[in-house]
Amino acid sequence: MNSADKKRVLREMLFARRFEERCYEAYVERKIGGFLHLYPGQEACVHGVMEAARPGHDYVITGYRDHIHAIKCGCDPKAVMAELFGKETGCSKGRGGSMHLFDVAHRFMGGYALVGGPFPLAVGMAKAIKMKGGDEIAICFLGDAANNQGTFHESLNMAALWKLPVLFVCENNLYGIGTRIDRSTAVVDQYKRVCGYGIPAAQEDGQDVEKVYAAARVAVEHVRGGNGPYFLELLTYRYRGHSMSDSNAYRPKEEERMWSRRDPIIILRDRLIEAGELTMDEYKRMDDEILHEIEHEIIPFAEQSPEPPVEELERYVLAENDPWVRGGAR
Ligand SMILES: Cc1ncc(C[n+]2csc(CCOP(=O)(O)OP(=O)(O)O)c2C)c(N)n1
Ligand SMILES: [Mg+2]
Repeated sequence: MNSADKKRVLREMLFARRFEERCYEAYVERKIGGFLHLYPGQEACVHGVMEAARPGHDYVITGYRDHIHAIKCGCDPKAVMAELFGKETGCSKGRGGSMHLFDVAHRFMGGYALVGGPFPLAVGMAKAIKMKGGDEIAICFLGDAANNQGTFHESLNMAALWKLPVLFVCENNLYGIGTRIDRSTAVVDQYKRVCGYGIPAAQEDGQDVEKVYAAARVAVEHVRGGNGPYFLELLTYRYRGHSMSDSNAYRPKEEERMWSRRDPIIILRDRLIEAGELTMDEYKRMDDEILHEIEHEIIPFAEQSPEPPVEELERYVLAENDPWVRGGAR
């Protein structure tokens, strides 16, 4: 990444942080309902990986902690916020909500609520890419606890057997809801678990976006080069509870402090300032612009957008049952 790229990525990560913090507030204000899983702390993961990939060209899939993945693929943040507000202008027309963002135009193939559900879907996408002969890759971002699902093992086996163009990214934030990884998982280093499938794997610091980018370049090159799947584990931490209904009382305070000193935004910011490529004033201006955009463009768009009409509530739920798709009357 050159200097301009690093500054852009810093801005994007700061935007991601502020966007998620504003979602938290909107939830407390009861503007957002249902489940809400936020991403602060993990920003370097999706940004580092997608800088090495081709957002909008490669197919991306993830779990329920999905707002920033959708935005990094190119989905309009206004359409993401509107989706969280349950509005017709949302990227899933207000029918999905936080866990079910989708943007086919930007090849963001969805957030999914079922832990481990996206693994086989990513393998299916990679199979389709291979059959069609495209140069895209499928990228599957999931958490550490998802690797204890049967789908993980079935999907890795098939992906390796058929040499499919799929990159598995494990965002290892050390917890699955309130359970620390060493209480649920026999082998704590996730990258070691894939050797049984003959898939190359690496582990990297998920708080340093430049390190993530460097590791992801190797991974993406491998997969795009027709060499089959790759598994990249990123060590990271979420700064909030698992979801809005989690009081976050189970993590040692010293552990939280340790990870907050490794904030991905601050690491990149301070590195740029030290190199003379950024000033604190510029950073503060960047932050002000972001806060202004969220408050004066994104939130009003979500707030002022219409609700889906009640008579069309089931529209888009199942294509085969959809009279709007069939063209018939209901
Ligand atoms: C099949 C299934 N089982 C259980 C759950 C409940 N559940 C929701 S999130 C979660 C933990 C997942 O943790 P991890 O994969 O590490 O992702 P993180 O939330 O840490 O990003 C569990 C068990 C679920 N959603 N789906
Ligand atoms: Mg986790």
